[in-house]
Amino acid sequence: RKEILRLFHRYRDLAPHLVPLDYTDQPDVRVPYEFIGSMPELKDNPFKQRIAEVFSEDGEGNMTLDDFLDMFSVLSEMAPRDLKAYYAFKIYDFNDDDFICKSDLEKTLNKLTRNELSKAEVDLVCKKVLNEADMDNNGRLSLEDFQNMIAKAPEFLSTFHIRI
Ligand SMILES: [Ca+2]
Ligand SMILES: [Ca+2]
Repeated sequence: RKEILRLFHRYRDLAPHLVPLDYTDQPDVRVPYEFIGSMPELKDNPFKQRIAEVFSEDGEGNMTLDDFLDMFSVLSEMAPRDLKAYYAFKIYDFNDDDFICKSDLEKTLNKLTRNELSKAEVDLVCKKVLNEADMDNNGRLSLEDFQNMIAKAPEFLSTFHIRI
């Protein structure tokens, strides 16, 4: 409860002109993405926009208080690995088709490595990941494939821990 109150104040401080102190009649408030994405916890994260999109009800990164609380509970270091893996999958699934295909994987690798890999290196890593993780050989990763991959390469979750 103390934690929730603290997060409420973090949320409100992002846009005090928009967020009322009194939530008893559940005001319909969303803090725009520009404020969310510039929080110190997110501003240097290469996935910040995707994270905000995935956790926001409107899909565009503008967050209600509930969205904001959900995001922090999943990203907290205490969240179970399976829950993190589920959301990491959604974050890496850039085109929202419930699979991580080669183009999602390329985008993910480029962001994870901050564009330090050449195109050939990205291709090579994509191939290697698909070889190892695509259990049913359909050229893309389902959530189940992805969970197997996380078991072998936990660094795919590393950008989704933040301290709160
Ligand atoms: Ca996809
Ligand atoms: Ca597959």
